Amino acid sequence: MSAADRTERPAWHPAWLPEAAFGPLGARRVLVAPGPDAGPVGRTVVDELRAATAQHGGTLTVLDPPAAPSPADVRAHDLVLVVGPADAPAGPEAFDHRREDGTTVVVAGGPAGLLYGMHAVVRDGERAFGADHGPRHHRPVAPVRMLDHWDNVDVHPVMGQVERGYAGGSLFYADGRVRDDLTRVGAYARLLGSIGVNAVALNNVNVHATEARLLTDGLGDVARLAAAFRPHGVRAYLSVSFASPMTLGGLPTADPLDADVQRWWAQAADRVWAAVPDFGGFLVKADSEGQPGPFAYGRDHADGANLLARAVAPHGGTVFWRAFVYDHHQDWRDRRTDRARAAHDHFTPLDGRFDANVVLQVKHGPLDFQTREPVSPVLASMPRTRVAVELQVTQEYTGQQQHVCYLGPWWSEILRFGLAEDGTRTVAQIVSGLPGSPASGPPDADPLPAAGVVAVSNVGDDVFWTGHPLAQANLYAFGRLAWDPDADPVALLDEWVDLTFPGADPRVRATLHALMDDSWRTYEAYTAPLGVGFMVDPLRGHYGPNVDGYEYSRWGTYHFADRDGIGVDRTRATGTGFTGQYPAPWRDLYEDVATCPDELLLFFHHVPWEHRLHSGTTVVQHVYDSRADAVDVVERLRQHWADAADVFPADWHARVGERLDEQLRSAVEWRDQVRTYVYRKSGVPDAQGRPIY
Ligand code: GCW
Repeated sequence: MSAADRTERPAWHPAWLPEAAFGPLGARRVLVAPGPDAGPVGRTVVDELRAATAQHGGTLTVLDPPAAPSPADVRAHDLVLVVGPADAPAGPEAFDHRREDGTTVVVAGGPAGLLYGMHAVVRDGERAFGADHGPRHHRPVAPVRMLDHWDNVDVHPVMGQVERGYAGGSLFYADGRVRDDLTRVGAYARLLGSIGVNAVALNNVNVHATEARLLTDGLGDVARLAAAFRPHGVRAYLSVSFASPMTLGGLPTADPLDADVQRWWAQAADRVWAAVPDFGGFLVKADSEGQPGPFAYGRDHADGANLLARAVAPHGGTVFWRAFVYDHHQDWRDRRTDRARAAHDHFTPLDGRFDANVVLQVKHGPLDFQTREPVSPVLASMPRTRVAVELQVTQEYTGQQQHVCYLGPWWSEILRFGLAEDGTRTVAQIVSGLPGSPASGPPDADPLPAAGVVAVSNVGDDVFWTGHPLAQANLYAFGRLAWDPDADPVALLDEWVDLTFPGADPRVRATLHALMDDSWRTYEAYTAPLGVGFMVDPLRGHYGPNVDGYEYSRWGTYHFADRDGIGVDRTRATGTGFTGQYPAPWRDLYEDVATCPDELLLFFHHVPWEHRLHSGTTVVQHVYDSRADAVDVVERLRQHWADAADVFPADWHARVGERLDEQLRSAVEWRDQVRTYVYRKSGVPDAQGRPIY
């Protein structure tokens, strides 16, 4: 490689914002009126438009000082973006998109809406300027759309720098401190702003010693990170340790009812907001997997959360308090304790006691980000608490960014799941404070307070951001679904493909659909069957199969396979009673083996190996068939990819190709271990006579 080649190569991939994606917009006569309060986000929009029009031969007029464009101004341009005339949509993030006498007009409620409106035009490409582009009103469903980073400042001896990170080191930290050069953080923030993400937590929820100090002596650096996100409409949050008054403040206790502890947190918050006036708030993992919390003082989680909430309230801050609280020293011999029950058991008695600026952040499933779980009943059980749902974009249990696993369809199922009010109120509505079906409640009921959609980020300092280049689509889909949970996840892939590969050969789109549309279900089909979860290898950081890896451990994640059957009895009739935590109709539907969906059968029931599924086959034969078929699918996809080498950039094609090789190797390992395990336990042969080892 020559020196020239090296310098021309960008340090990171543009992901879904390559310059060419701005072509249709940038070639036009654009007018922008960012309004009197444009601020840093309004300036970003102007800068983006200036760069795009300069690059692609268009023109830019900036109406400044603020004035509403006249009808003549509108007619003289192809695209007009404006903040806040009288007919502006409600809310600073909302925008309307319409055609007026041959001009495309975006009217935004505020600078953030202007940014989102501009990116909607970029996404629509030429279509944004078509006469048939009907008027559309856009506003986010969830007010907070947040990415949590499990980044450590230091490299942790077991977890590495980014806990459950599969894309290299942290974007934020290097050499034990915040990076001096935050250019790439700015590029990341730009990607997030373009998909509507508006909040980011800067450090791991497991707060180790160095990271705890971000709250105190690290504030100058936190302010620099916040400044990198601010121009893109993204607010910064910190994960904090509940023990901070002791570890950082030298107090003898962290008891939430102690006056010195309360004063310490109030002063800590004052310092944070003095350094970062638009700071978002705190994220807390307490009494969970060894993190300190209020239980040590005989207090409950409302006491703990409200302690922090009162410290941040004068500044308009919010506390995201995680509901991931369970006994991680369980005795596997004790069949009555059920980890799935834990969050509901701990938190529902506290409903109504959390301050208004506390958001309870609930993992989407009752266990832990498995490939398939039912939706957590906690989301439906706290009507007087603001709840947010937490997804995992980083692929801890979904192939670790070695396997293709497009998670849009899974998140779409979760967000659109009718959990409450007889199945009429979806998860997205619950976390957005929106009522369900008008028929389901009193028509004049006040909307519940809103919270949001949160996810653990999947990026690192890898050149492709996400290790597996196709995992970029997961980040993209997260932002878009958090904004609009009704978006079709497969259509979102089209958006992502068109932006990432503008003007590409149609085979690009076809190949990526072939690889990605069903990839989550394919992954499910060669890993733990029928909702039973885990079976991952504890010694390889949860990568690859180890069917009994967690079976006799303290973590509470068992499948209970023996010679007679498999699965966890979580019924009220004979099991742990977990089904009773659900509202109707789910409590009865899951309780009854006859109505429980196949894909969740082993999550809710312990059944004989030859139990017949709704699909018509038996559990054991389903395991044999689906694992074998799924490997065949991966083999075909790998071939498909190899055949498409000519239509993808070489580096992209090579990286995905390497990962597909590994996916195939790993899928074969899963197939053979799970099939063989099931045969050895059950003694039931594969009706197809395929190899068992
Ligand atoms: O899934 C588990 C992960 C832990 C993680 C924890 C959590 C940050 O294995 O690495 O810790 O969940 O969500 O707190």
